[in-house]
Amino acid sequence: MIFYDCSTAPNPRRARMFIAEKGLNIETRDISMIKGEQHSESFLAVNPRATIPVLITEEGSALTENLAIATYLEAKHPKPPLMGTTPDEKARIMMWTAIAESQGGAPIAEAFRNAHPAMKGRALPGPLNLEQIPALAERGLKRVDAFFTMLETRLNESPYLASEQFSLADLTAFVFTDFARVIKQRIPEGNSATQAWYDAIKARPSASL
Ligand SMILES: N[C@@H](CCC(=O)N[C@@H](CS)C(=O)NCC(=O)O)C(=O)O
Repeated sequence: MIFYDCSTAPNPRRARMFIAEKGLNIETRDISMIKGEQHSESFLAVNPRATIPVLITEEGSALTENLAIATYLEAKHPKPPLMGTTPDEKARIMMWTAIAESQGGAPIAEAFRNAHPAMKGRALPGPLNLEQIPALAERGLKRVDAFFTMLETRLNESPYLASEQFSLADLTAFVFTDFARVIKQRIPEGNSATQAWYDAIKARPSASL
């Protein structure tokens, strides 16, 4: 297998953490987004949609989405389980992973990519060069606030997002919570359930990679 990673971006970090949690050692190639290597001819031959991460499977497929990478690795290496073992738990983990992506990752990206000078003309990932829309950055910030409130409510009910166990859903929400620093957002003071959850995940060896 070959793993295409990028040390500065959140979505590759999700896959990197998942691989580490599984205890796998996969040949890794770093794609520098700072140098624009995702648009190089050689990388576009791997992923024409110009996004990272990518996992080339043992069978030769190029998986270009975290959900696909996690599904594949979980099926090949079920232990430790990160995507649940019972039908109910598997479904809850997918639900909370989708919530973390759509209500956490998406608004953070919206706020970052529509405001940061480094993202001028690059308001969305992928091959299209799109201009920033400042109103989307503002809206993104409001949605990030709502994300932190939602996390705190949920983590007051449960130690981890989907169940009693750490899972793909926590890993996903953790990476996006951490990445919120690029829009100068942090876990709000007083959100103690979220802070305890965050600190517990940060202490895992996979979080330091
Ligand atoms: N839905 C994809 C998202 C992949 C993605 O958007 N990756 C970003 C880095 S976090 C990227 O490749 N950006 C390239 C760019 O901004 O040009 C996944 O789950 O992996």
